Amino acid sequence: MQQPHSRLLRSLPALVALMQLLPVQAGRAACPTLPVLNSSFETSFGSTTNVVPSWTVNLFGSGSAGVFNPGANAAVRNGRNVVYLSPKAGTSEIFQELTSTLLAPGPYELTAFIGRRTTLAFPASCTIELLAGGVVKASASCGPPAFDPGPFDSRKFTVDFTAAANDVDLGEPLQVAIRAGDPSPTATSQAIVDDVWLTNSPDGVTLYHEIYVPNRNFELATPLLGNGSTTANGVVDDWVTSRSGTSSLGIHNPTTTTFPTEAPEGQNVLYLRPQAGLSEVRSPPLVTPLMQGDYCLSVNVGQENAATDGFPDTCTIELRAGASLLTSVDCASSVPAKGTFSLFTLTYTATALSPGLGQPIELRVRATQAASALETAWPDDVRFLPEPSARTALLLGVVLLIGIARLAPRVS
Ligand SMILES: [Ca+2]
Ligand SMILES: [Ca+2]
Ligand SMILES: [Ca+2]
Repeated sequence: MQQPHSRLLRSLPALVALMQLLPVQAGRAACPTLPVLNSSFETSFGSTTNVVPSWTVNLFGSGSAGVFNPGANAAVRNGRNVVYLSPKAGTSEIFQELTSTLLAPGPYELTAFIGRRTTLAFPASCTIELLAGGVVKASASCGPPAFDPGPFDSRKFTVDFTAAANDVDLGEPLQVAIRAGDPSPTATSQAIVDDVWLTNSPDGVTLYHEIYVPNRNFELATPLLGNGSTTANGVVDDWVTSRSGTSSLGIHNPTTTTFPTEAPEGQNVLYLRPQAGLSEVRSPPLVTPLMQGDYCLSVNVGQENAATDGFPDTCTIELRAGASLLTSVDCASSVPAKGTFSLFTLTYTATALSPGLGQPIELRVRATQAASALETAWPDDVRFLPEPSARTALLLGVVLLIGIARLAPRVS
């Protein structure tokens, strides 16, 4: 008599193949990234001493720390600004307590980009820490490094942590600390920090990584934008733009008149003002080609606080690979309240049958307006990373079944 386990094992290859072909799912789940305020240090206009907005600067010894704007031609990881840590006879640290709390199992991944100045030594030590309620849960050394990316270019350092079900710090607020140390009282060493991310794992198993999108927060603008200033029509650094009709688009540094809380990230936002036509930005083809798996794209989009000027007919966020449109969301279907931003998220699962598999991924944000009006969409803070899906969980279940079937005793 045929055993249930052997029937299951025989049908597994067909089952796995079937699940690889399941239709693509698009949804509105949040991407697995936890908010770190002023994560790219773009809130400051120019350099600061011992002040980093949204962060606490902790100095032990006679060192310093602050925001640094190295100006044009510097290979800053993201935007215009970095943080410098200059320890002297002690340590210099930036610290932030997040609104998120420690949950089991997580897992969590904290990443930061650390660089060194070509003109200055690197401190004797450099540490990235993930804490919960003041207790260090995991840490990693970020130097002194064998690397020399300088002058402001940087490399990614990672801290991973998975909480046990009985971790005594569950429910405590998550905290991030990045610290450099130098015992010398005459030290002139410096560590450079940029682009801090904390991601978690909605399926409790897999960690998901940011996919790099150049100028994803529109902080790079040529020329540098003062409050209320705008780039020339059609100029968005690192993005390809197109317009039709009498449309305009560019990067803008909003004042409190346009948005009471100004930009949702850094100082600048994108603006798309289609007039009897289209305003569109396209990312350059991303380094990562489309592979089987799960993707999550989120963009903050705002409507200005103006009595007459509203939102365009359409404002579409698109995920593409090669010539194929994979999925999109129209922000005009849920227009943000005047003077505010709303987060729009789209998810996509690439299967063996997905169009554009192996082709370069491209992101687009485009707005259209039939009338020649001043309706405008204001996007900012593009975040793009893989995300798990129900299909992934089902496949994990199949793998588990295979394991159970193989472990089960044979009955002859
Ligand atoms: Ca930055
Ligand atoms: Ca921004
Ligand atoms: Ca502003």
